[in-house]
Amino acid sequence: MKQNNEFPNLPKECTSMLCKHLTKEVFEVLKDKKTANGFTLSDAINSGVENIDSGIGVYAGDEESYTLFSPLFDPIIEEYHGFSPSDKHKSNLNPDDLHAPNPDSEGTYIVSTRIRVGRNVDNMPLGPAISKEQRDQVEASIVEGLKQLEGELKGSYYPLLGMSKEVQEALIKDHFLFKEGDRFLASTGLNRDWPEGRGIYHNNDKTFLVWVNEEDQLRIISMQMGGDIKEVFTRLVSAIKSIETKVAFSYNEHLGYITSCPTNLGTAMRASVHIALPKLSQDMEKFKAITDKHHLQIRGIHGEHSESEGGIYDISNRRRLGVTEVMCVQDMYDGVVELIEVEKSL
Ligand code: ADP
Ligand code: CIR
Repeated sequence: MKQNNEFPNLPKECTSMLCKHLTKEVFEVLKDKKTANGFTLSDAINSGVENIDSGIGVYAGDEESYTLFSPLFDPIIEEYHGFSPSDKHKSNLNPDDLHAPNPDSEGTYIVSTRIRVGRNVDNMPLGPAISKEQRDQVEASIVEGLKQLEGELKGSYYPLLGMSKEVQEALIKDHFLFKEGDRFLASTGLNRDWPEGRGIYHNNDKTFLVWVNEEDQLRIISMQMGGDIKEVFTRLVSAIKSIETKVAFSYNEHLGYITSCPTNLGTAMRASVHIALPKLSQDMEKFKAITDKHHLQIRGIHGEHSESEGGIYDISNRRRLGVTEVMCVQDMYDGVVELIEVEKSL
């Protein structure tokens, strides 16, 4: 692991949360600290130092990183989620509490719906600080648990090692598999030993998928074509509940589910639609005003750091900590209803 005693070179034009919150004072207080897994401040900030165009720029190597480096992480968590150090996380996975009748039953606007949660295995370092042996062990224990799933969740595990380039590229293009070579993840050590220990599990219809050892050790995903958001949420909840009887997840009362990126803490949930908004997207200011009002994020068609194609955007909840899972999906749903109304009126 790295240890750099010099304040990093962060250019003035850098707008990431790292550049905003890593003051010289914070750096001095934290620069010699190391977690039990050997994770240092230099490790936590390396992605944002090497990638000046980061939005956030920091990652945690383990649960302890969030307390040991709290003078840096707390203000970032507060700014991203609106969650203060004295707040407690909340959970509600009851689909009956979600009000989400299909806002586009004719399929004019919503192409597809996807909801994912991130999870990490209890008592293991997170991906940025994990060893190869530990990562392989995590993969084996997750796959063992997944093998026992039944009914709609029954499927197979496909390791990345040995997968043909054609199959891999088709899975990525069709939005099922994580991409390879992400520079933000590479800089925080998340791509070490690639492709070993990584893979994807999915059912026959690819409506239920699990990514293994990408940014988090598990990304549990429910997705399908169209806008039946409640059906997607209900399937995800059933998957989470089944998997947690087989694999123990890293969780604490303050931060909820522990994830390697602070933006994913809490519910670790991102609920999104791919939605065609060809008219509204001509007026980005108006579009952003609606997404900001509903705490939503706009991404491109191939996920984070990608561009839109053909007026289709990925719209998802931005807050994940201090709000329940139902609220995450409700934010997305309410925003999507308004986006469709405005698109229709143009
Ligand atoms: P994550 O969702 O795990 O934060 P990304 O933003 O990289 O990561 O998205 C992962 C993949 O999921 C990308 O291929 C993206 O296009 C796809 N995706 C996201 N939302 C949807 C959706 N509603 N329908 C279909 N694919 C989606
Ligand atoms: C960045 O800082 O841009 C990357 N490390 C990704 C941050 C996660 N993005 C997000 O908004 N959820």
